[in-house]
Amino acid sequence: MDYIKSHIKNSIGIITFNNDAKRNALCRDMLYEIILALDDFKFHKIRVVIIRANPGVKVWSAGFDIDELPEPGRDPLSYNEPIEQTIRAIQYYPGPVIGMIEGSVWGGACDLAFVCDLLIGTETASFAITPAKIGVPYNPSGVLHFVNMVGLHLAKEMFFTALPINAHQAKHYGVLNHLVPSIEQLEEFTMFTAEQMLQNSPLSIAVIKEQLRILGDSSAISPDTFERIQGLRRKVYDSKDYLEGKRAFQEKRKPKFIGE
Ligand code: LCV
Repeated sequence: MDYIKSHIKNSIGIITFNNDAKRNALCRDMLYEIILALDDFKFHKIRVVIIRANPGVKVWSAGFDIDELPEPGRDPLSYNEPIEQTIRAIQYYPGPVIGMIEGSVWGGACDLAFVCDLLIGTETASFAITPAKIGVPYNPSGVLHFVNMVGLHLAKEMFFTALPINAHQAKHYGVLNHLVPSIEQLEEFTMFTAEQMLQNSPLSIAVIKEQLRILGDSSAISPDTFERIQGLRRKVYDSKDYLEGKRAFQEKRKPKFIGE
């Protein structure tokens, strides 16, 4: 594995992001490694998984690797994109997946963290969703993750400002299940929580998790509404602004969006 470390400790599966130089930006290969690690844990009937970064990082993950954003004309967040496959791999994992958060979490990594079953973080944790900063149209399932997590008003504020919420705000809004003072206590408390879950029925937990996923994501929309959403999204990922967002990031300058 080039981008993550994966190991089992006390029957708990642990995935550690390990691309600190690029702030754990989620490139395609890294995402496929995460999926592979989850598949391997499932094969070995690992009942609880922890996803974390290396201790001491300032950035848990900088989100999707912007250099890998497709050129205009191709949906950057379509159903089979690796980021979407990874998010579903977490949602469908037959056991609790705990996000252990130290440092800032950006964009697609924020969506990935939000679909974890619990989030436990330190004071350095923060969460930002950034498509508007880059000119990317988010996707309906991703938008729904945020509305379900923080409610409509804060979801709009996070999407429209692209500004992070800090650890205390995250705890207040229920994004963080627990806020602990230090990385040492974070590791200890997260392992303790995982070990508590190991004492309980894995079948019961797996079925309750799947019921919560189905009920949480259920919002019937007509085919016409779905097609309208896709049309709206296509206008964005076909736009000059979408291209400008990626170029500005790569050229390390502020984007100049023109609204077309
Ligand atoms: C590629 C990167 C990245 C990165 N991609 O370190 O949700 S959506 O729709 O927005 C979706 C499309 C998405 O997730 O987009 C990505 C959203 N992420 C962001 O907007 C965060 C972008 N990164 C940053 O703002 C900074 O890197 C932070 C604040 C995370 C860390 O700042 P710091 O000064 O500690 P650098 O910026 O110097 O980053 C170190 C190296 O990692 C690269 C960055 O280009 C730099 O590469 P070089 O050393 O080659 O210059 N990098 C960081 N984030 N998302 N590459």
